[in-house]
Amino acid sequence: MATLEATDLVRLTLNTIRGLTMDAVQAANSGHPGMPMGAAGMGYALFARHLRFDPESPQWFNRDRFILSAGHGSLLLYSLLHLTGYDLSLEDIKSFRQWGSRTPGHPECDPERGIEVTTGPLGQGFGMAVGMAIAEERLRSEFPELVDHRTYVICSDGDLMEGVSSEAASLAGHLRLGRLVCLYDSNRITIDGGTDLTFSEDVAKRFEALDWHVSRCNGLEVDNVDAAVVAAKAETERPSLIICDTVIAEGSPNKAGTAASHGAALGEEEVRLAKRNLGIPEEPAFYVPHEVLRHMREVGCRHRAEREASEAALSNNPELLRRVEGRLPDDWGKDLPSFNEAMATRAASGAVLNTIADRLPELIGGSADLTGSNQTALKSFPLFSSESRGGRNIHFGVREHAMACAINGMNVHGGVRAYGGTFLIFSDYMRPAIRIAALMKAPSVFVFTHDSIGLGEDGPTHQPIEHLASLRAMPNLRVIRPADANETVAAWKAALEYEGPTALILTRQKVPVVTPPGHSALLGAYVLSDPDFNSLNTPRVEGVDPASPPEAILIGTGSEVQICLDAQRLLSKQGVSARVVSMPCWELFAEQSDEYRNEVLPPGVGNRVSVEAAATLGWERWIGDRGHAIGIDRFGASAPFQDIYRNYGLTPERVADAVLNARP
Ligand SMILES: Cc1ncc(C[n+]2csc(CCOP(=O)(O)OP(=O)(O)O)c2C)c(N)n1
Ligand SMILES: [Mg+2]
Repeated sequence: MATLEATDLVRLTLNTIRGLTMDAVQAANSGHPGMPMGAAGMGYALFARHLRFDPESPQWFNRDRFILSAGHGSLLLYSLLHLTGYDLSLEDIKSFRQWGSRTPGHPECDPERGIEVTTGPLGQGFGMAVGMAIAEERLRSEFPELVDHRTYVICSDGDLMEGVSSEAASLAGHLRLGRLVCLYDSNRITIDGGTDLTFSEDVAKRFEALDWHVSRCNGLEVDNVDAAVVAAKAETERPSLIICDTVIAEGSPNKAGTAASHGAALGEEEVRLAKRNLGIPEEPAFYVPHEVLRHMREVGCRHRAEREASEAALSNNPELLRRVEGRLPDDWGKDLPSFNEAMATRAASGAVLNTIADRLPELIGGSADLTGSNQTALKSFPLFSSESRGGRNIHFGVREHAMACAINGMNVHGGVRAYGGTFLIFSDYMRPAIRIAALMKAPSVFVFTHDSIGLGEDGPTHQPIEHLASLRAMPNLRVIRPADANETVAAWKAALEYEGPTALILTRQKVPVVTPPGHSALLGAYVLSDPDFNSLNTPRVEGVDPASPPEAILIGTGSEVQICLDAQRLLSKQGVSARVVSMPCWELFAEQSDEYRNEVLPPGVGNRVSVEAAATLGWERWIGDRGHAIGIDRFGASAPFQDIYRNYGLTPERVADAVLNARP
């Protein structure tokens, strides 16, 4: 074949992407053909002209990051990754959406294959991109020779309708994240039809008001998109939004511009007509012309020399390398404190953070406008702001969802370890992003304080009830509710050493120190107190052989462990030997050996009572058929917390009664 003119080659490449998209969706008979067909020019302009990456080293740390926020357009990403030479074959594209394939319906975080984050829940990719841009700014201020890249996003109408993108855009504008470039696939179509049904705002004005640099281009024309990206890169102060006017399912004669092309195969006949219209062969399916592959493989090599030099430089910087590889320094836990004074576990958490911050420069975080309440400040370090990029304290503002997305983005970016706090009740506002963290196994740490009716007077709107159960239901997420200050130390240790996300559940109110220093809590649950001769804080039970198993087991978490210990004393006075098990983390306990679990909860002891100031749902897992769960299966109340505990029956007397009533 004669050599193609450059413009023809570009056109052929876009149409190859469109063809791959139509064929993959057709083969799976499910998927979203419209978006990749409409946004092929945007994707091409980015990958071929701007994005710095190297498929030979997908995790090159100083690469530009690309996030397809409109994750339903996954075939745009898969096609570009395949063509540019990532480890994603044509066979993979042929098995789109099939069991075990590398091409799931929506992109799933797989940095070795160029998939930076999991997207699909609209708006979150945009939010994670903001976090990536924050991480880049923070690291560039410290390692300007080694970290210097941009974050690019492609988002859709749906992304920008979602509230989280407004939160995140507001934060990005405020923080002046000038290295963030967002291409908006403005095809004016969503699932229900035209955006005139729902979305009549002026997006450009909105983003201008949020202090973004906004431009508009014909998103179908690569040169136009290219020029807009060039201008966006020149704007170093503000983040950029490029509104790309496109046509969904561009090239499909009967479905272009219609919602029908959003989320269903076009149909064999329409695929044929579209291919004819686009000037690509109808057969074979999954057609990739040699020139296109050669061209795109060259695109994939563009940054090889730069990447090699950059990686060599990084390997000479052991400190950044350590952070990039996510290794904690050997001595990071050297100064971990131990406590004996009563204090709120949120205060203990603040103390832990401030003792480890010096040794963990990667630690960065903040709160959604509750910094003092959540005790998330790293007191000897500055703010992260538009003026101070080296700062490590982020004021996220009252933007919980964007905060959680940004934390995920930062943690997936790497080189930093990000955490964020709010009241446990508002974990509901973050739940979608906690779930994405869990899906990606991102090591995000969510600091949730004011964890129960124990917060008192603010009342039921602020008192979490069902939150523990609902967070525990989430795979991969560790939920840790320490009993006291010492367990809080262990909780942070567990969180920082875990490769996935952790929710720390902390009290507002003071709690006595009831556990010894050390890290038993890392086992998830452990015997805190047996009524034996050697224990200092529990009296001997007359007539009971200390070597024999206890008659009952009281299992508590957080502030209720204290209630269990008090109940144990009441019971011992009545000649009943009860063990107290502190169970700060179900997930960690479930990971222990059967042997250990049976040691802590001997199967022969059926008289078990769980005590937790929250919904009882799920406790049958640990207390078994004969157990009794004491908790709160209704909403809370506004009153001093001691009164609520009493009125809700979270008392040592009730716990002791439960044990006594269950005796044969
Ligand atoms: C949070 C969330 N809500 C709903 C959906 C289901 N959904 C997928 S795409 C979409 C909207 C499609 O419109 P747009 O984002 O403009 O994408 P396009 O059809 O233009 O490709 C919706 C509602 C989702 N993925 N995420
Ligand atoms: Mg749309």
